[in-house]
Amino acid sequence: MASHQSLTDKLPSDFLWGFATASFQIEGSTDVDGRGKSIWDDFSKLPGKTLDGRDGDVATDSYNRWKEDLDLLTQYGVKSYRFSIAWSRIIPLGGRNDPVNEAGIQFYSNLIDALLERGIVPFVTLYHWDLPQALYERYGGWLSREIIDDYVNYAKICFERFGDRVKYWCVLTHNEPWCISILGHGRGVFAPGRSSDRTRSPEGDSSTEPWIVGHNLILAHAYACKLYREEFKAKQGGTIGITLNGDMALPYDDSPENITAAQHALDVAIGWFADPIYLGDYPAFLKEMLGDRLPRFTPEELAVVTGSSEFYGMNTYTTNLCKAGGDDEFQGKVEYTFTRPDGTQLGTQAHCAWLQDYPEGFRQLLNYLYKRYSKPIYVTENGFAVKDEHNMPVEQALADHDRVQYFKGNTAVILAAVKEDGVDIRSYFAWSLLDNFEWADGYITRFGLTYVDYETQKRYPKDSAKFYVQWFKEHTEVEEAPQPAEVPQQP
Ligand code: GBH
Repeated sequence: MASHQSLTDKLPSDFLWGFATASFQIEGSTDVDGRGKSIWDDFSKLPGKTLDGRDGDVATDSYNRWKEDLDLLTQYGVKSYRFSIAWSRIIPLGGRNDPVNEAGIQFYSNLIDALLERGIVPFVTLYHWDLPQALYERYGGWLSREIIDDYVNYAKICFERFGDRVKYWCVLTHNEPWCISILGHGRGVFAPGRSSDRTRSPEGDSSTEPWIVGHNLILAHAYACKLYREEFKAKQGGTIGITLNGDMALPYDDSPENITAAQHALDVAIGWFADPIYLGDYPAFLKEMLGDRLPRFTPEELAVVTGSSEFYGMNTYTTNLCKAGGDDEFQGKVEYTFTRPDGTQLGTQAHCAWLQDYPEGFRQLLNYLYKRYSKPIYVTENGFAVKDEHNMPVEQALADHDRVQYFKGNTAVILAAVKEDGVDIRSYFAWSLLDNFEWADGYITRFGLTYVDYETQKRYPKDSAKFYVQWFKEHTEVEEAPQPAEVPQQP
């Protein structure tokens, strides 16, 4: 892509900027048109699993209001839209021998057609956590290797049924395997809610299950990618990869043990998945920390896993300062803090405890990932939850100053990383198009750049949306109009 060499202070015209969402967080309509249950349906209804006790049955009602949502995207003038497909709408029971649901196919088919008509590039996630409940009941979902074939079959149906009309699309297999493994099968805060902590879960083993789940996620991803390349890529011209969560980890101070701690934090948060996929093996630290509890790939599997993502899909939100110590394996036996040794805070605090605004860390992480994995980077999520926005009057929530600051800082980083650091960045998606069902936080934590009034389901652009859209209008090159064919001169 020669345009990435551009010497102006703008991003190339084919830079994919836009907004991201996920099926379970926006769709609602969980029991219509043949959709099967997902593991989040019942989990979100169990007492104490969401902060406000609310579930995903309605969410932002986007299954009904999808045209209105696309109008919003058109109004914003985006280049691309990242959304996810609900597996249980396509195959209600999930498995390779289970029936396919045409109504579910139709829904996403219409969505994709409408995006293309509007000139918006579809950026599709196949799996953003809403596993068909039946597969969990059948064999424990991601805990079993059975899921690999079922997942590849599901992916195949998506490629066949959605990729045919698309000249160019981006496919992500999984969203954030760390969260699926650790939060779903270690800490037990996300569905299916498994954990060794018996106050949380009647079953589960946090010392083994997350690592098994992670292993099966990698294999399912890799075999889906192999299939896409062998049977679909040439025809469909798409690009396929995985998206990982992972925040920057910086040493708390310059002591050697804290410098090592920051690397260990990155090894578990990112390297666990990225090292096998891009470099061909689990990180040495992970093998050492887990011993036999970390499953190993056979040589044949490793050949499929290695190189199974054409880009680095990056979801990132914040930066953590790392101190050696503690026994939390899910963080690499590292403690996180936002408080510097001198007592100051790293950045502005968001509504959720785990998030502060620190653009310098985002820039460092982009450079770290580009250097280590040598792949073009697609930033697939980045966003901020404003403190107490939930309890504010609407007008006040629309004036979302801290979110504007967050995007000011991070869009400037994108430009600097591309132009000054030479990082090959191809996309940037703000999380999220709308306030939505924020998993264990219910509807209390709002990540939208568009406000949603949950009584009326009306959408209102926040100041951050206005800033964000304007920024990309000013900082992307205008697409050159196709040159008219030369008309031969009349004699
Ligand atoms: C994204 O994950 C998700 O992809 C998206 O669906 C979600 O709406 C968005 O974040 C906003 O939350 O304190 O142990 O519970 C971001 C990665 C990793 C961030 C886990 C929160 C909490 C760890 N997430 N982290 S814990």
